[in-house]
Amino acid sequence: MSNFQLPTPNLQSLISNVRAAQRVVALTGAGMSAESGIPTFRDPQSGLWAKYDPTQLATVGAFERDPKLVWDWYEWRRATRRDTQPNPGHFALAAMAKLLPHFVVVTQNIDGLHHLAGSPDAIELHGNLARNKCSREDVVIDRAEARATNDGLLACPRCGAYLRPDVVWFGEALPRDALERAFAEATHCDAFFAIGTSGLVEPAAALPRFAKRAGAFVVEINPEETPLSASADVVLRGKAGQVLPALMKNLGFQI
Ligand code: BJW
Repeated sequence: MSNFQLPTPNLQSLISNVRAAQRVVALTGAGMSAESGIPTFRDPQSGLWAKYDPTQLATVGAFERDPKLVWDWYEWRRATRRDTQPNPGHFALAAMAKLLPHFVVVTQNIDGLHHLAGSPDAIELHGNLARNKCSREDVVIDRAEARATNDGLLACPRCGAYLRPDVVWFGEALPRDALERAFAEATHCDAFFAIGTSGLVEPAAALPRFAKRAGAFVVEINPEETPLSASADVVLRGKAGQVLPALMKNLGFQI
């Protein structure tokens, strides 16, 4: 169990707002999985974008220019992900879903760790690293059904186009159903948590703003300041894997 002490100012207001809430949303970003050993994107030292150029790896143009480079980078990230496990923060959110009347996780993460921790209904805004899809037809294709190509890639068994990871790259639309559900949840919730996200990538970054405008009590959990910090009702400066179990304890919940 975490020894993290929640700050006393605003603690009572935080506890009473979460306890009274009928509908709660938790938006998570890369910081949620940092303590599981998965790098964030924008940390100046260890972030993926500090080492790799997103324009060469996370756009349709990059895949069209050099599909092998992009595919191999995602294969490497899949291997990294396989060595990781959910952390106490993921488990705390899974527990909250059982203890609160209506609790939804909306994640920008593609690592599937919420699912593994016991949040099977987490809304995935940016896809899932475990899946592939046809780069032409946009349909999910099981790896076992794919055709191997001479250049070390996989191809669609229906049309022969390369398979690509089923994730959302810059300039691509988010899955419509996930996006609509996320905005509906954000505009109808009573409390909204933004956890481990820099709040820089749209449209996910708009969710806390929508929630706030609709009257929700907004809580940020992040060791660093973000553009959301100034407008949040409570900011908990700490790591998700420590703050969330401490929050559960303060709410009187066992995990
Ligand atoms: C901790 C911690 C610990 C550390 N505990 N916390 C409006 C204005 C400007 C630009 C745009 C706009 N609308 C759209 C755009 C363009 C673009 C965008 O937002 N660009 C900005 C960067 C300027 N958005 C898009 O292109 C999106 N598409 C779109 O809008 O399409 C429109 C369209 C409509 C119709 C037809 C066609 C198009 C798509 C965005 C896709 C983002 N994709 C990525 C890659 C996914 C695949 C992969 O993983 O490779 O998603 S980019 C990357 O950023 C990834 C993340 O999900 C996303 C968000 O990052 P996140 O999670 O916030 O991570 P970090 O690293 O930024 O922050 C981590 C945080 O954790 C930090 O704050 C730390 O302090 C904290 N932390 N340890 C808690 N232990």
